[in-house]
Amino acid sequence: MEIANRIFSVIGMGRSGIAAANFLASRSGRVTLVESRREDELGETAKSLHPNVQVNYGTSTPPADAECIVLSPGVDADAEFLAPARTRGIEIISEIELASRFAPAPIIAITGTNGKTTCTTLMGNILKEWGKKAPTGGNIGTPFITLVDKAARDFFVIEVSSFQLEAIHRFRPKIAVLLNITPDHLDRHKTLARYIELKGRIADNQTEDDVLVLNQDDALVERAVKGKRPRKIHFSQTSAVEEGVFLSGPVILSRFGGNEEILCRVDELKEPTRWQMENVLAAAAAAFAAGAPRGAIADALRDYSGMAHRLEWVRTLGGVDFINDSKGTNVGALSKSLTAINRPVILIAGGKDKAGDFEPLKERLKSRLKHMVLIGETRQKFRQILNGTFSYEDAETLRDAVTRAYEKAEPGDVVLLSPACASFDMFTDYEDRGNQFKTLVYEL
Ligand code: UMA
Repeated sequence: MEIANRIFSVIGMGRSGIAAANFLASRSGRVTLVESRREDELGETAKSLHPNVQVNYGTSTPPADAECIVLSPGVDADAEFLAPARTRGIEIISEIELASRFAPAPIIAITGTNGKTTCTTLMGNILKEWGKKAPTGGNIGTPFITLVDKAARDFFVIEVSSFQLEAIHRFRPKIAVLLNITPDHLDRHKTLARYIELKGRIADNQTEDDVLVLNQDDALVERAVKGKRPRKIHFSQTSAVEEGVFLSGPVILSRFGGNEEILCRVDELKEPTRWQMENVLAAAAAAFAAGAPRGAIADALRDYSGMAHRLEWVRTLGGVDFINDSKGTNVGALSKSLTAINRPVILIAGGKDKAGDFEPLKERLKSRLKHMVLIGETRQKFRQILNGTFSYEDAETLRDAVTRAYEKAEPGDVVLLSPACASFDMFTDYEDRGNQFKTLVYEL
């Protein structure tokens, strides 16, 4: 891909947009960064830009002379302001597409509705244990394009969102992982069918030489990749797989070429890691596909102790465990977290609506919860589906919610923050929500 003297427009001045604009400008591309917010709303952000990047504030519309448009993930690829460029046949690509064109090592790409970050981190740890240079990035936080420039690499381990997959054309992971699919981001993608199609795109450019790691327990995953070309291997928590990794009672087994072997015992894993079994199995299967030795995979799994904001144990107070699952921003995430915890739960949930359908949660909440405290914009929506079926109450603030939840808890119970919603109605982001929760729990 030619960069020098070509005219680029990058849309969105967040982490991805700044990184993409700097990458292109440092290779003599002629770059205009467009940003819908005003300059005074962005604070010091512009200071991190390459001096040759021109910025147009207060608009998302790319200049008419752009020869290639690079989208930040937060920019909807179907947006009206891209229509003229689309009509003119201008190339519109996502930041991960741009990065993949310059990546000097194989890409291991991980997508799915929930667990991507944990799986990506585990995969990075396994490769490190194996002695490989394999930086992690993408949706996890560090834009893929910033990793491409660094010293020699053996692999890139990239967390990929449905937003980033909207504008890929040649993005071709050597190994792709599809963890699970439950409805999410329907405010942007509109239909579940479209969301499933986007998730399946991760395998679109893979060939028979590449590997696709799939969750055998998830029917929507199979639907998303039907007819795609790569070699498929599976992972499962419930049944044996033909090729891949699966849970079998107290052990994790691998099965390749008809050869079944124990990877490790479940009780060798730390407790928060056992809560993430789906991601453990997926990362192990992908690691085998990458050629990692059994010992390195098992050692990395045994060492892993979980991540902040994902079923993160905070504190035990009066026999009550407090767990921060602030990253649980959709219905599927909450459902998985409730499966992982087999103790009475007092749940704090609610937040900004992402057009999620709470109805499928109803029976699960009724059977698993002792009590529920509702926060944020979605309180009314939750009340509608709960409809007096069990004990729940509203809280005005997170502090109020933590106090109310603790009042209802008895020794042996778990107070779980797993909102099933985005955080932006009350917090800067899910990390801010989780950090505030932890602070409040320590103040009890
Ligand atoms: N903007 C416009 N025009 C638009 C839309 C946005 O100008 O039409 C501007 C905004 O005003 C803002 C900038 O674009 O200034 C923000 O861009 P962005 O939302 O793409 O944010 P980045 O900082 O670039 O972060 C993105 C990902 N954000 C989203 O997908 C919303 C980060 O994922 C990712 O870590 C980062 O790139 C690095 O790759 C976050 C996320 O919430 C964690 N992801 C979603 C999720 O996990 O559910 C998908």
